[in-house]
Formats: sequence, C-alpha cells, structure tokens
Amino acid sequence: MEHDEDSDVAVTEAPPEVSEPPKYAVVLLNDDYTTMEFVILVLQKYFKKSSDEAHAIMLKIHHEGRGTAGIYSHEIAETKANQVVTHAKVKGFPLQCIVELTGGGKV
Ligand code: TYC
Repeated sequence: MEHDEDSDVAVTEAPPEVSEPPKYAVVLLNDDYTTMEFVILVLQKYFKKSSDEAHAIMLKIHHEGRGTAGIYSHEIAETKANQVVTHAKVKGFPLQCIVELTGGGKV
C-alpha cells in the first residue's frame, strides 16, 4: 500500500503476475501382485529416491492405495509414467501409475 502525495488517496499496487508452468505428479497405484522389491527399485531408478525414501513411499502406497513418486513438467511426468508401466509389464507386473496436475504452478 502506497500513499499518493497529492490526492490523499491510498493506492494498492497490484500483486506481481508471476506465472510458472504447471507441475504434474506421477502417482503410483497399489496392486496385489507387483512385488515390494520391484516398486522400491522403480522409485530409485526412475525417481532418484534413496533406499530409505523408496521404502517409505512404497509402504505408503501399499497401505493407502496410492503415493507420489515425483513432480515434474507434463512431458517428463508422462515419459516417466510410460517408462515405469512398460518396465513393469516386461517383468510381468501390473503396476500402474497416473499423472496428476498438482495444486502448484503459480507463485
Ligand atoms: N501391494 C503390493 C504387495 O503387497 C506391493 C505394492 C506396493 C504394489 C506399491 C504396488 O505401487 C505399489 N506385494
């Protein structure tokens, strides 16, 4: 808020219009057949998680049904989701993931 010297009118400056590109979460889904070991491997290989982080995220998905593996631009999120599903299929696992728009994007 700035005070206008001449007119006794308080002027509120508009907030800066800073817009960032939207971000997308790669969300892994639980199933009954994919091994815990494979999910941990996926989280480390494609989402650069440490062994401890990967273990914690895998357990969260196992107990809650879903969990975020990572957050990226739309193109990178789609690419990683496809790589994960393809790798799982090759290994005979039905692991699925979805790409979801996050709340963020504007700062
Ligand atoms: N529920 C699986 C099991 O008990 C493990 C699992 C965890 C599968 C996370 C998928 O995204 C997943 N073997």
